[in-house]
Amino acid sequence: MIKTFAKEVDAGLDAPKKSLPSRYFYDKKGDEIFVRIMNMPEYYLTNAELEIFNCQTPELIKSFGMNGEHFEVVELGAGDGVKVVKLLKQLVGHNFTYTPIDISINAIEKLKNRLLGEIPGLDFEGQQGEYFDVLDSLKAVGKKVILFLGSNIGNLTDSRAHEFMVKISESMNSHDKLLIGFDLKKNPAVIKNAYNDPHGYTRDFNLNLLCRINRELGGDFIIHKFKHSPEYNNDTGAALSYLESLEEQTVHINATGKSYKFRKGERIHTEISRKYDLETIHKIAKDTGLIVKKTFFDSRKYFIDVLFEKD
Ligand code: AVJ
Repeated sequence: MIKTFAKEVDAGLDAPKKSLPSRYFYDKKGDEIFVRIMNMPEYYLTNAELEIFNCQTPELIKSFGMNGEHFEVVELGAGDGVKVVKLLKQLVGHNFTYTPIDISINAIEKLKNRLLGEIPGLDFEGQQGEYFDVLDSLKAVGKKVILFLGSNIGNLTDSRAHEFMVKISESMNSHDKLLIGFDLKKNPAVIKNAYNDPHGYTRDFNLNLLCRINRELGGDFIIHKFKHSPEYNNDTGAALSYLESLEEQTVHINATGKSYKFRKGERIHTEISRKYDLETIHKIAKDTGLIVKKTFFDSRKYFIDVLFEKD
């Protein structure tokens, strides 16, 4: 694990255009900061999707089209369970197993405790793994509903998202369903405020990546010599996060045994949080052998959960 981390950091910092994978935001401290982000009013995504789950769960469940046969609810990325618990509670009485998949065994255990506390008797079958890898094993699952919530898909580049959707599509049979949460394009000011919040939580979240490299890989980043620098392009829908070097400097990392030079103003790309429109979502479906069966918006139309089926 450490080895992969060091390799990816080296590849990212050695490139002419520097980058670091956003996946590494989520260590213990990063998880904590992310909870703070989700709880701040500027980060509208959480509340928007929660509103959908609070108000439209009966319609959601109806759209799954289950007929009494056993099915699996497979969730990619376990999350904290706040949204899915709304759904699972109303599914009680149906013949189903809940299978969250997450890279962190810790996240799965936490979720298990929480859900079994709220839904006694829930058939819970957590699975650890990187969800890109786990998709192949999904083919063998009988009837299923796959959940990919919270705009996690937005962290993938368009080509990676395409690959991912193709894999999911290949794992689905004709009666299976796929529910994906997408963040929608909207007034750019609203988006900018969510990714450059006045509390500084998103800044801390982004800079924690450098702290983590210092802690786990023996780096000597001087954190205050970098600045959180997000930008949003409404045409492409890409909200991008960068860390900008405030001066010319050299950083050494023990685990890679190398030093990395930074020019003043040079940026490390750390995250994409893609915003979509309906046209793009329909195109994704068409390109990956799926059809859009039903859409669920929040009242402000900031966010959408889309139910897909095999074409
Ligand atoms: C968890 C990937 C949905 O991209 O909006 C929040 C992570 N990054 N603020 C997102 C995040 C900065 C978040 N996702």
